[in-house]
Amino acid sequence: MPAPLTLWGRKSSCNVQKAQWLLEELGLSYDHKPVGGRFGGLDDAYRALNPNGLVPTLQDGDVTLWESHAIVRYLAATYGDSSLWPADPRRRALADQWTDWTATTFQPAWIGLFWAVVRTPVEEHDAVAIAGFHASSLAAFAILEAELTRRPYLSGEYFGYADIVAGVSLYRWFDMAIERPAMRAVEAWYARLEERSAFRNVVMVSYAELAGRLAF
Ligand SMILES: N[C@@H](CCC(=O)N[C@@H](CS)C(=O)NCC(=O)O)C(=O)O
Repeated sequence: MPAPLTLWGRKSSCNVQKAQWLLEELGLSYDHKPVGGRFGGLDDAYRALNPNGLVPTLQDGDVTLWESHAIVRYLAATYGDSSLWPADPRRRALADQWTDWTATTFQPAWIGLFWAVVRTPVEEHDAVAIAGFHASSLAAFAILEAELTRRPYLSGEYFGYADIVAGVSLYRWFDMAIERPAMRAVEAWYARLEERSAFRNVVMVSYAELAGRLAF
């Protein structure tokens, strides 16, 4: 019997949610170890698994991995079907492109806004920082909107891992007290993702424990 998969990390972390969403999509059983945030536990023993002292970390037998996008690619490649891990490198490259763009451009923008609006206590709000992250988020969402006007999913014609890494933003984006221009294609993508039980169970969850909390 293979060793069970173990996912380390609190469920309120958007980076943990990427791994957990895909584990649920794949119907894999896994142990969940809630560490980080209010759970603590990012100690020396944990740092032996992940020297960054951050979540998530995935263990699969003798494989130990950190960096949420590497974890998502690993799970898709190891356990995914041809939709989640297409044999055609041109299709995988498309998913990779949006996955790397999420890491370098999209997530720093929307998470920056989330930290400025939700995680920073209201009395410490910095209007300049909020305006900057709002502008960079809208610029990134405009790129998403243009792409999703042409295709139903970021990974192409089918749902794939790029939809997971970028899609974990949507519940918080549409819930945050910010101004949002109408973006029909992004809204339709959100509605398509909402049809997936793994998305509803993993991503559409309360993040109240993060409000007004800068400590982790
Ligand atoms: N680039 C890393 C970022 C990991 C990261 O920043 N994790 C945050 C949570 S989203 C963390 O561990 N914060 C400390 C904590 O939760 O205690 C990844 O994608 O996995």
